[in-house]
Parts: sequence; structure tokens; C-alpha cells
Amino acid sequence: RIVAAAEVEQSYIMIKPDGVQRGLCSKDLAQEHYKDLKDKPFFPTLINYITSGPVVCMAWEGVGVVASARKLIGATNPLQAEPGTIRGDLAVQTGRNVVHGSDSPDNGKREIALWFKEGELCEWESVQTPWLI
Ligand code: RTP
Repeated sequence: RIVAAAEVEQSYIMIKPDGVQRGLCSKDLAQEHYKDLKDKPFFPTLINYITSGPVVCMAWEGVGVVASARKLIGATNPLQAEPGTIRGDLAVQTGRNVVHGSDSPDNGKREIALWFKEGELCEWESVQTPWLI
């Protein structure tokens, strides 16, 4: 063990209603994130949607994680997404499709660099199971 069990704490964190309603994602960041789509007719609607409230940002890492996350998320149009996928189960419209996942490893790197500052990501290596990836 690296830390004693007594040192390990748990904390319940809750974003309160005003935290969800304040709209903390800037238009500049949303426009940069979706810059490949800037000529699409739905671009302004997409930017309004993405900046309409806070988002929860995650950086996932693992073998084949781009494709496996996309599989879990489901098709862009929720009506075409398989049951059991996040969009298939929880969304109805393309313009309100609940979740985003990078579409390539290069875009994964680009988007994580855009949304996270240096030092915000936790890097760790298991000493007990170094074979586990
Ligand atoms: P995402 O980047 O958000 O994971 O979505 P995606 O790859 O499945 O789809 P993409 O073609 O990159 O489109 C990005 C997001 O734009 C919105 N969209 N609206 N109204 C429309 O016709 C339309 N088409 C796309 C969706 O929120 C889509 O996820």
C-alpha cells in the first residue's frame, strides 16, 4: 500500500442548481472545439447548445478508447443509435444528443489540450499491476 487506509477519504461533491444554470463554457472555447463544423448550417445552434450550461469534462485513456467510447455513446442521431448506447437510451434529437466523444486519437489529443490546463489531469501508474493497461 502506498497510503494507509485511514488516510483515504471520501467526499460527496454536488454542483448546486445555480452552478448548473450559470453557463460557464465560453463561446470562444465552444467555437474552437467545433471549428471543423464552422461552415455547417447548424453551427450557431450547436454553439448555443454547448454554451447553454456547464459541461462535465473527462479525459479517458486506454487501448482503443476512442472507438470504444464512440460505441458506448452511439450514433450522432439518437433515433439511429442502438438501444443500450447512451444516445440510444437517453436522447431523442441530434441537436440534443447528450454526450460528445472525440472521433479520432488526434482529435482526442487536441480536444483534451483545449479543455484541460497543464497539471489538471491526473497521471498515475499502478505499482502492483504494471501489466494492467
Ligand atoms: P460529437 O462530435 O458531439 O461527438 O458528435 P458526432 O461526432 O457524433 O457528430 P458531428 O457530425 O461531429 O457533429 C457534432 C455535433 O453537432 C450537432 N449536430 N447537429 N442539427 C444537425 O443536423 C446537427 N448535426 C450535428 C450534434 O450535437 C453533434 O453531436
